[in-house]
Amino acid sequence: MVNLKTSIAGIPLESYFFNASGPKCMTLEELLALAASNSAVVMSKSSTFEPREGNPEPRYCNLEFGSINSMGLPNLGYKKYAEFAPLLKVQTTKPYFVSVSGLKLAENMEMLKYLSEIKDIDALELNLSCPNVIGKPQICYDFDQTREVLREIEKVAKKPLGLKLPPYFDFVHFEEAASIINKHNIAFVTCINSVGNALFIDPEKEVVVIKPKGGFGGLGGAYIKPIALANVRKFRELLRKEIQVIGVGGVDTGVDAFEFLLCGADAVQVGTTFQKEGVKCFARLETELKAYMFQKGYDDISDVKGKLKTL
Ligand code: RRO
Repeated sequence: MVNLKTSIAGIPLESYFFNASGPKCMTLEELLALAASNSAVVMSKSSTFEPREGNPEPRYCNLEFGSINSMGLPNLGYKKYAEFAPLLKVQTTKPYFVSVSGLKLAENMEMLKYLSEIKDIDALELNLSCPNVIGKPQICYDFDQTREVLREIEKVAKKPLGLKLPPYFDFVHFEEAASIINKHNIAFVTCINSVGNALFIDPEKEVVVIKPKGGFGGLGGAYIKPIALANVRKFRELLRKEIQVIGVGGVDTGVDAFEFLLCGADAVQVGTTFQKEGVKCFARLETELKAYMFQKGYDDISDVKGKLKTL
């Protein structure tokens, strides 16, 4: 039997797959569905200080090779994701991770401090890469701001802390980001958020496909898999070995996950495919990855992790 068990921040996970903070993880009902599924973790939608309605609709569109979204952080506010923690633990023993995406440093500090005290929350993922809040650039594209944020949040986050990173495209940027992260008590990075400010158009109707920001939004799914793989591979190479790397971006089949494993990902998250297929995607992905590894004669993810060959 192929073993897909892994661990993140010392927390054992039953499999290699869980949901990305994004689709279908905003309400208690959605989180309970994840608790009952094969997702190895229940991950919440990125939470803000106050509840948010998000951007006007249509704000999400499935595309032939992925998705584009400008949701604008709709969520119930961080206190709700704290209240949900014990309710989820009645249903499942699997870990519960809360994603945090404050609009200001002071809000992130307050939220991380508060959520750190909640017993039934296992880890926190700080989203420093949301591309869709009008007037708020992605923090991780500003290295001075990233430095300041990491210095401050480290003082208050008392749970294992991960960072959701945007895609980088230049080796100098990978190196600068990694050297900042390496100086802090970060348990994992999640690579990558959607590729921000893409523009998808319907040529027949001569119109954009989502309403906010004139149609500009974050691109996800198969379109971005090569970018996600590159980011996982580079961060694995540049980060201290204690900092784990979670892959996300275009995981639609077991073979996609195998590619992330070769690049060194400790686990993968599923966004666009989970939005399209619902919770049943997790069992399918597990079956497919196990079958592919079995066919290749591998028993365990450690047989493959980071073993990508170069020419
Ligand atoms: O809610 C969103 O618009 C959103 C967020 Br917070 C994010 O981090 N990434 C994304 O593609 N959409």
